[in-house]
Formats: sequence, structure tokens, C-alpha cells
Amino acid sequence: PATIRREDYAPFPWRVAATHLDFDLGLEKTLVEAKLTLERNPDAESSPTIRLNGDSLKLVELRCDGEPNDSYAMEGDDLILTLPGDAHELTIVTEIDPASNSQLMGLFASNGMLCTQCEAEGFRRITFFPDRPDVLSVYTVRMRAPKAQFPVLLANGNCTAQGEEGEYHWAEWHDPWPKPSYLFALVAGDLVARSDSFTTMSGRQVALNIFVREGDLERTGHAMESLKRAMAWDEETFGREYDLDIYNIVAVSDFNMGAMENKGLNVFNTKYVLADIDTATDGDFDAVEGVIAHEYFHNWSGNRVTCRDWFQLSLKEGFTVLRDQLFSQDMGSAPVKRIGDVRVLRSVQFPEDSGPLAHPIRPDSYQEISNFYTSTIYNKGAEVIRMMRTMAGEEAFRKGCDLYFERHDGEAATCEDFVKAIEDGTGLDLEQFRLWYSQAGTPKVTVALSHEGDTATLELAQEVPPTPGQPDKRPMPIPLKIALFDRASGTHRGEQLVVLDSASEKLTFEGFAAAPVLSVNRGFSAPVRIERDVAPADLTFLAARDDDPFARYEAMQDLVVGHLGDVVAGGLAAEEREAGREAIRTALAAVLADERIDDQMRGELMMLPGESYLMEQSLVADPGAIHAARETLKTWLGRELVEELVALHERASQAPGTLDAAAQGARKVKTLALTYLAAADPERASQMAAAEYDGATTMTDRQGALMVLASLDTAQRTAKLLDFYNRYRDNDLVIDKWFALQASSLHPQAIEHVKSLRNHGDFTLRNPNRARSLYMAFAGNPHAFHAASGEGYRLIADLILELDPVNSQTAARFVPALGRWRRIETGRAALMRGELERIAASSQLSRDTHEQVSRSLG
Ligand code: B3K
Ligand code: ZN
Repeated sequence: PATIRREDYAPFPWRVAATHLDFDLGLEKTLVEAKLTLERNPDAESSPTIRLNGDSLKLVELRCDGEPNDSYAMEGDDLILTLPGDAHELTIVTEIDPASNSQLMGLFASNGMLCTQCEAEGFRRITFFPDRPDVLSVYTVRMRAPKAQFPVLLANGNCTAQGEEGEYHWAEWHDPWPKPSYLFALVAGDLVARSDSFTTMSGRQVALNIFVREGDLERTGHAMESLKRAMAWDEETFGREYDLDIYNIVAVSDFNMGAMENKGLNVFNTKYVLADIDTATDGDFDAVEGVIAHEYFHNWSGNRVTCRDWFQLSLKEGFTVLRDQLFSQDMGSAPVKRIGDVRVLRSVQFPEDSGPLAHPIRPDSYQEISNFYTSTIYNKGAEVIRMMRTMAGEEAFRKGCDLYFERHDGEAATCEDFVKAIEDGTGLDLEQFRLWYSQAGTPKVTVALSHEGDTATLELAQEVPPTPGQPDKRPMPIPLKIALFDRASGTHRGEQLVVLDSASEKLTFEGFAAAPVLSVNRGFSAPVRIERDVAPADLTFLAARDDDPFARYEAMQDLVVGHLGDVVAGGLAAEEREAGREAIRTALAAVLADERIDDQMRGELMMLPGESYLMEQSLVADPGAIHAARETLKTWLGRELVEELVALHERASQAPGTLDAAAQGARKVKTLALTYLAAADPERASQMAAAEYDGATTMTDRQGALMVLASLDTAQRTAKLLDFYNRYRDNDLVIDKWFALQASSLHPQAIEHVKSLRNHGDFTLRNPNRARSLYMAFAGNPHAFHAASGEGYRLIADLILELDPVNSQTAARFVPALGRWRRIETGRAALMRGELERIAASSQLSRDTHEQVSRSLG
């Protein structure tokens, strides 16, 4: 497969002033007539031909300026046509079969409805077109379909006309905003809508609709409220107003991703639309709110200003993730949201950044763009923009954003355009900062604080590790928020921002009679790994007293990471081990008893670092040893703190089954308390969990209790799993949870369970949510996935091979789990590598999976 390079970018020689699409819709056969109004692009090098991208298309007819034309050539799937003049009108008729489209890219069928997914390169599966984000066109869409089968017909923009012809009806939609093909959308189906409206800051009324299948309507209330909150927030916080008279959202159950920001017609995975307290957890509610907001925010960061090419993906994704993170921070508990975001970054993006698939947030090359919708582009991309905001301050950052939108509205822009606008709007000098866009790898910052006389000296050093294709790195500007605490009073003299922009730096602070305690990277001001030489006593101090909630969480994590690292490394004297876990016990006991924090925050402080983050701590990890050490510690803590945990569980059980923060917090600590107790006293925890399951009035409690039970080898486990299945067998999203709980359980037979669930009547590889619910959960379940026998690796490799021909995008997403072999102890590494080689040996691999496997082996 060909490699596409960023440096090869050239503007398209043609402009597509207008695009008219006429769809004759049917599940098995859809005819598409596309009329493109073309003119030469004066800003591009002139070309005698035009390249129209295609993918698996059947061409029925081609006309140029009304005349049939068969002088075209095919180059792979692309159509190349010679165009003599400066302006032409092309008519292209293609035929497609949505029902057999299992890739779910282009126009596909889902549960009897038709819908599209075009980002990144799905439009070329509908018609021949310059399918690249820098070709903007004004679209008019006409759809014709059997009325009874497809009563609702939707496309981007506004409905301009509709009518009936016997058993058929038609609708015409026009989107006045020029857009790239990846933002095109069409939906036809038997749907009902929740409708509402929003009045914008300039007083315009916008009709809001959320379309779902009939039975799902009552679970759309939260999504609608979230949408209105997002619209108001974007006006208040970024000054961004919505720009059409209508905003439609459609939920579909077969979808490769979370949702898609098509102009005026968002298409959503049902998972991020439907929620009510009986079927969705508190986490699901937050996810719905976050994704609804994310897609809405794309209307400006993505649609009004789009990307010049796919190497600029982080321009819209990193920025929009930051915007949705800030929104959710404002809607709920800001520190808890920040901690959750950092947890995702460290458990998903850090491993990506230290493995074979590491790439900068603005990559230099790719084979299949779908493989670059990564945590690096999204989450690290957001962190990079957040650092600019931290350095500039909120107000100046807003000026920079305003300038960006003003300068580039209606354009396809680059990351460089964004940085320049932030630079001009804020006055920051971002020359060196641009390295964050070009260098991959998580910087390591070493921190040491010493004290002599009246002076505290802070030594900082940075190192950016080599990554594939980038052996040598330059130092980057790293904004670190710090504070120095007075040990006796427990206070500090104010937070400072230090920007470490060289390999090493020494800073001195006067007036400290005694050695202070250093709090560093407060609020996670930079996406780096901190290596601090710090006494456990200082961590205990910070875990109890730091006024920055993130730093408090971090101190707790470091305490545990340090201890588990020592245990896994081995050779620890009995009393050292004792001292280590005693420090953790003391800190955790303080967390359980602290009345000044709310339960949401308490829950964060109670969480042990995840195994993927723990594995990340050493160059070569032993997953078995890490798992054992972590479980042993959990068991010990559960035994030591049994009374406190039971008391907490009891207190939290009194909270009402409502959605307010206090009740949500109570549910969070309740389940966490149970997980400790389950490790310490399985019988007792099993009884408690079963009772909690039976009495649950929310999905959060019910799922939490079942999660605990799923990991235990007790009779209650079987009984409640069966009850859960029977109770929710008609609700796909809840049955997904049922699969996932079993695949991610601590049960010793988890592998066997997954194998038999694969053959369950409700399992199918055709539905991405279902495939992921079983296998992503399994790949993220360290004790099962990393079973020393290699069986877990084989299971995932088998899945990849089986799924690849059905849905290559989804299949390729499982490759990174195996790709981490270089960072795993040699025995397992050989098994992982062996599975990758087995996949690579298949002659039929998709471009998606092929690229990921060869990079992982390379
Ligand atoms: N922009 C889409 C992602 C499309 C992924 C294509 N493989 C959703 C989002 O980030 O909002
Ligand atoms: Zn996005």
C-alpha cells in the first residue's frame, strides 16, 4: 500500500462550486446521481485531468457537460478524466448496495434504516468525488424512497422541498455552508424525534431534533438537555453561535465510532444518545453529555474551520476535545473531570506514545488515515492546546481563539494556522513550542528539590525519548505549575508557573528556614512523566494536604506506584515492604475519613493505579507480577480497613437513587468499597453485592454490584448474571454491559467465559458495539489477556483475522494490544509477536490491519 506524506500536499486543481446529489434509495440497491459544477482552481497548478476518488463503486453513467463520456481511465479505484476547459459540469451515476456494506463506511443499512458515515474517506463509497477535506462545496440533496419503509428523510442543512409520488416520497435539503465531503450525511428510516428549540445569543430560534427508533424516545431527554447546555456554553465561553435553523441528531446502533459531526445532521452511536437511570450508569450519562457537546462544538472547530488535509486532524480533534473537556469541567466537578481525563491519557495515550505506533499529534505519513484517529491526535492534541491556554491565561487564550475563527472561517486550515493565531492573539512566542506538534514521545521530567540554609533549590531536567523514525529529540517548553509547602503549617506561598524549555534548569527559592514539600505539575499542567525523588512521607503529606486536587490524587498514585514498583522489582526486605504498604494504608484511611472532600473526589483518591499505567512504569513489564502485586495490595488494604470500608458502604447506601452529584458520588465510593472488600473477604462481599444488586434502583448500582460479583467464584455470580440477562435482554446497550462485565472480570476462568460468550446467540461481529463489548473489554483485562499460556493473545489474533474482512476499521483497533510486545517480558513478548506474525501472514489483510500489524512488527 502507498504511503501518503504530509510534505507532498498540493492544492486540488479544481474547485467544486456546487454539488447536487440525487438518491433513489433502497436497502439493497441505491442509485446516486451526482452533478458536480467544476471550475479550475486559480490557486493550484493547472492540470489537464481531474482525479475523482472511488472505493468499491459501480459506475453506471458518466456525462461531461451533458455528453456521455467514456474516455476516462481508472487508476485503482479512482477515476481520471481529461477536462479541456476551465469550467465543466460532470454527471456521475453510481449504484451501491447499502445492505451488504458491513464496513459501515459510506451509505449503509442498520436495523432497516439507511445512514452514512463519510469521515474520513467514506464519501468515495457513494460517488466519485475529490474526497479530500480541502475541497469545499455547497450541497443540494434530493432523496426519493418508499414512504412506508423510510418515512423520515434527512440530509445536511434545511429541508427546502418535499412531496409524494404514489408509494414514494421525496425530500430536498440544501446546506448553505460550503463543506468538505466528509461532512456530508444522509439518513432515511422509520424514526421518531424528541423536539425542542434553542434561542441563540442573537435571538435566532433553532429547532432541535433527536431521532431514534420508536421505543427509545423516552431515553433521549438527557441528550437533549446536554445539547442545549453545550449550545449555551459555547456562546458564553467561546463566543460561538450556531448557524443553521435546524440541528438534527440521529442515533444508530451499528456505528464504528462514538458519533459524527456532519453539518446540521449529527449521526450518533446509540450508546452516546440513550440514557435513563434504569439502563445507563452515571458514567454513561457523563459520556452522553461529553459526546453530544463534542460533536456540537465541531460546528465551529471542524466544520466552519476545517482541516486542509488529514495530517491536520488534531487541529479539529485536539481542539474540540479540549473544548468538550472544559465544558464538562464546568458542568460538574472540575477536578474530578480533570483526573478522569488524565487517567485516560496515561492509560491509553502514554502506552501508544512509548510503543511502535507512536506518532506526533501532527503525523508526517500514513497508509490508512482511519488508523490515525488515536488517543495521541485526540487526547494529547487537547493537552498541547491546554498548555498554550495555561501559559497564556484564559482571557488571552480566548483572544487567540477568536482570531483563529475570524481568520480561517470558511477555510480548510492547518495546525500551523492555529498556532500562529494563538501566537498573534496572545502575544506568546510559540516558536519552540511548535515542537509539540512534530515530536512524538512522552517527555520525562526529572525533579529534585534540595535545601540548604534559607534556600530551596529545584533541579529540573527533561528528556524526550526516541520514537519510531525520530531517534533524536530537542527539548520542548514544558509548563509546570508548582507550589512549595511549609511542612508545619501545611500552606504554600502561592502557585507559580515554571516553563522548563531547556534540557535542564536550576531554580532557587529564598526564605525557607526548613525544607519545603514540593507540589509539581499541579493540575497536570503538562502531559509529561514526572520522576521525582521524593520521600514517601512527603507524598503522604501531599495526599492529605495539597490544595490542588489533582496533585493530591497524584501523590496517592505515586505512593502506590512506588510501592508496587518496589514489590515487583523484588529484593525488598520485609520491613521495607511493611513500611511501604503502611504508608498507603494511612493515606487511604485518611481519605476514607476526610470530611472536607466530596465522594466523587474520595472515589478518585481510592482508586489504585491501573495495570496498563503500572506496566508503563518499567521499560519491560511483567504483567503477571504486576497483577499479583496489585491484587495482593488491594486484598491487604481491604483487610486492614474492613471496618472503615463497610461503614463507608453503609453510609453511601443511604443516598437516594438520583442524579445529583452527591448521590452519584455515593454510588461511586460504594462500588469502590465493595471491590476492596471483594478482594479481602469474597464471601461477605458476595452477600453484600447480591443484596445491593437486588435492591438497586439505578443501573450504576446494579452494574457496580454485578461487576463485583462477576469477579467472584460464588453461586451469586451465576444467579445475578442470569437475572441481569433476562431483565435486559431487549436492550442492546445493556446487554453490551453484560458481555463486557464478564470479559473484564477477575474471575480465573475469564478466558473460558469469553470463548463461550463468542458463541452466545446474542453475539455478532457485525455490530461494532457488541464486538467491542466482548473483545475490547477482554483486551483490557490484564490477567486474562496476558495469561502466561498466550491464550489471550491467540483469542485477540483470531478475532482480528475474523473481523478484518467484515469491518476492517474495527478490526485494526485491536492490533495495538498485541503491538506492545517489546515492552513485555520475553516469554510473553515472543507469544505476542508470534500472533502478530500469524496475522501478517494472511494474504487477505485490509489496508487498516496491514498497516497496524507491520508497524507493530517493524
Ligand atoms: N470526527 C469523528 C470521527 C470520525 C472517525 C473516522 N474514522 C467523530 C469525532 O471525533 O467527533
Ligand atoms: Zn471529534
